Amino acid sequence: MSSVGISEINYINRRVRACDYLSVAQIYLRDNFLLERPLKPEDIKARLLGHWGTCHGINVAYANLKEYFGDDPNYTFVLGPGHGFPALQANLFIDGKLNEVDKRAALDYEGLVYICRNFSWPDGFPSHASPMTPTVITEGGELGYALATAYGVALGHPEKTLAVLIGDGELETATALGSLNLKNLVGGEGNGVVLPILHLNGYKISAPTIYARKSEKELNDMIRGFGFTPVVIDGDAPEAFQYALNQEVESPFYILKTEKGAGGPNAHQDAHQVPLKEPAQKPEELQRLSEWLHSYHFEELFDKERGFTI
Ligand SMILES: Cc1ncc(C[n+]2csc(CCOP(=O)(O)OP(=O)(O)O)c2C)c(N)n1
Repeated sequence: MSSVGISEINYINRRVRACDYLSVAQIYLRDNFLLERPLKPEDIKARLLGHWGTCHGINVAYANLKEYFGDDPNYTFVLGPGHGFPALQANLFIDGKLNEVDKRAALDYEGLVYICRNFSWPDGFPSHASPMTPTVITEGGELGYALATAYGVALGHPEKTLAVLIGDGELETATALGSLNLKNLVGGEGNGVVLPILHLNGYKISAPTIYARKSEKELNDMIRGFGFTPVVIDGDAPEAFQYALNQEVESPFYILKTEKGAGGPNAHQDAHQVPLKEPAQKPEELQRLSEWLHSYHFEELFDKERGFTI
């Protein structure tokens, strides 16, 4: 049983929907951000850059951890796959963190236009997390360093808790895998808590990951071998995530199983970057993009006059 109520569950679901919509809007749109008229080719950015496939899982993890830890100043979310930046940016925008460092990212319609139009845009935001991202402590363009960075922050800081989302492709890097051993150095008294979360979405770019090829038992045994207790979160339901976070186990290592590209037009190996590649040129793709964007019913979550109504 989850210890959160129906209103918290609804909030998490609505927040994930809003962040999923904003992730897609950042990648694709240069205009018509609230779909106030039918989508046209000129609404689409000329050069499509970004990574959709990992975004839904990031939004799920971010929202659930935020619900659990609230605004605890000693809690930090660390994102390994920095390429899932549209999702991180959406969350930092909704939390007002982006606005703290950039007045143009206000929590209103103008702010929404600003973050969407300027994602992957000349002189705007890069397609990956970068030093200009508020709260950033690892850039993520080169996979592998998130866990070691988190243990470094936890060292000598018992008040801190860091939840680290690690891609299953990322955990194939020698750096990330080797960093699991840091628990033996930094896992004890006098140091903060590091909560690794493996984002098992099954694919790295277009190929299956090694961990997706392992049986659940084989993967769990590997994790136990590093001294952690595996806790599986199967799917994106907040109830499952909150239940996992509320379990009292020694040194948890969460395994978040999502479908890569979930909610988008094509899942798995074709979802890593930009799933629909030429919507401005191909009417059939424009139609699918329109359906995809409309599927989030963003009009229920954001109002031009009142802002977010999550
Ligand atoms: C050290 C390193 N090797 C290779 C890459 C190229 N690369 C970018 S994304 C990616 C796949 C990442 O897969 P995963 O960590 O599972 O992330 P997700 O599937 O959630 O996008 C790879 C191999 C990189 N960025 N850094």
